[in-house]
Amino acid sequence: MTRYRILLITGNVHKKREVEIILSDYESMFEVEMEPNIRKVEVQADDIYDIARQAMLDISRIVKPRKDTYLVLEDDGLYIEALGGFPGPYSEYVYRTLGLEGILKIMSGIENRSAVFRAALGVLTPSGKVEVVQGSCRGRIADSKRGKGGFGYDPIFVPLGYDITFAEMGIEEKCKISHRARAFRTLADLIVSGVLK
Ligand code: ITT
Repeated sequence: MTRYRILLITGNVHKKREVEIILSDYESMFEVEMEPNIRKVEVQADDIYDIARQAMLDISRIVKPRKDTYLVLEDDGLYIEALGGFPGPYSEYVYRTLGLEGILKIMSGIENRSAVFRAALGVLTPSGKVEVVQGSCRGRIADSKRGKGGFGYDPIFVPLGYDITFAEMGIEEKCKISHRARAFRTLADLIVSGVLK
C-alpha cells in the first residue's frame, strides 16, 4: 500500500492535529507532518482561493517536488453574510486586532447571523503541479463566546444543524464536519483515486 506524506506549511499546531484526525479515516495511508522551513507569503486578494494558489505558485518556484509527498498550505476565512463576507480573507488580522469580542460587538443587534467558514488548500503535487482544493462549513455566529476547545473563531461559530459551537464540541466531532475536514477529505480522495499525481 502506498503511504502518502502530507507536509503542512503552517505554524498552527491545531491545524496539524485536526488534519491527522481527519485523515485517520484513511487507514494509515497518510502521514502528516509540519514543514517549518518554508515561509508562506500571502498576497492581498478578495478570495482565499487566489491567496492559496498564489502562495503555492511562489513556493513551487523554489521547492522541488518529492515522490509521494504533497506539500500543502491552508488559508482559511470566516465569511459573515450580514457583513458582506467580512472578515473573509482578513480573518487572521481581524482575530488579532478586533478579537472575538470585537466581532460580537459588530454583530450585536444584527438578526442575520449566517456565516460560512471556508478553507482553501494550496497543493504542490509529487509531479510538480499546483492545485487548489476547497471546503466549507455553513453555520452562524453565536450571541456570546462558548466553549473551551479548538482555536481561533471556534467559540463563536455554531455549525449548521447544531446548537453548540465548534469550541463546545469535541475535536473528533468538529473534524467530521468542519471546512478543514471537507477540504482535506476532498484532497485525500483525489490523491487515493490517482487524480492528483
Ligand atoms: P497558518 O500558519 O496556517 O497561516 P493561521 O492560524 O494564520 O495559520 P489562517 O490564516 O488560515 O491560519 O486562518 C485565518 C484565521 O481563521 C485565523 O485567525 C485562524 O485562527 C482562524 N481559523 C482557521 N481555521 C479555524 C478553525 O477551524 N476554527 C476556528 N478558527 C479558525
